[in-house]
Amino acid sequence: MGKVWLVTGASRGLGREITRAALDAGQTVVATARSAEAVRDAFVDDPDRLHVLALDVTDAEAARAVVAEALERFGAIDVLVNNAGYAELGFFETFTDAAVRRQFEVNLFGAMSVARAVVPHMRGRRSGLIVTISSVSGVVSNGGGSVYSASKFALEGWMEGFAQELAPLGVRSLLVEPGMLRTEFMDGKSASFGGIQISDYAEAVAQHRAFVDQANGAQPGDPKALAARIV
Ligand code: NJP
Repeated sequence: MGKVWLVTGASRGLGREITRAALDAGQTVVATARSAEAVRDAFVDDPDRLHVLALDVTDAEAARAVVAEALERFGAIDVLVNNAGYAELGFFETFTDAAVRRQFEVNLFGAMSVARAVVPHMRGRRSGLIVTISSVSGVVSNGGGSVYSASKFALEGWMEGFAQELAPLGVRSLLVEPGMLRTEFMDGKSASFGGIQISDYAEAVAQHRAFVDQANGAQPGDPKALAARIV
């Protein structure tokens, strides 16, 4: 059965690849997205090691229910991958308040809700790993992406501090800051960037590995850096 993973946004893109990498490494995955059907379509059915559940991360009650069901089914959650997220781009003035809040609801509050549901269990066992999929936009902000960046800066600010609270409890944290990956993100407009592909990220996450892409001479925090760091 390996370790038990809980992945949000597992139906496509990076979440799907991370789920795949974990399954390939012999782990068990509770794979979630708003559309459970889309998650089911993405993987070969394996009731022993793959459990698919619908989860909209903006629904804190649903997050608690998913965690409870995962624990009932597999007895543990060793790794949480807070991956679900999206970017709406555009000149700030064109955003309604509701559109700004929506991005925070998913990218920040959603991640918080799932973590809040999982952490008591990890604290109780004094072990666990929380992987947070942020973005290079959580390090550097650019025109046209200010709202997305604000949500990811907030995500990183929260997670960097929360990680310090978690470490003494035996819970580790990995913050992943991808550049542009070829996924359906931004309505499919995100292109491949640099030398690191989505599968490399998935592998790094599966191995809980921190890395920085040095191919571009990049350093952590550089907009060109494709990075995952332990916080
Ligand atoms: O995005 P995409 P990526 N509750 O659109 C799900 C970050 N990132 O894999 O719910 C729960 O292919 C959705 O499924 P569904 C990015 O910010 C990416 O590229 O059924 N799930 C799907 O499975 C994000 O944090 C790039 O619609 C929700 C998945 O999330 C992460 O990488 C660059 C949901 C999204 O798949 C994954 O993005 C970067 C909700 N409310 C950071 N809303 C990049 N691709 O270039 C959506 O810097 N989902």
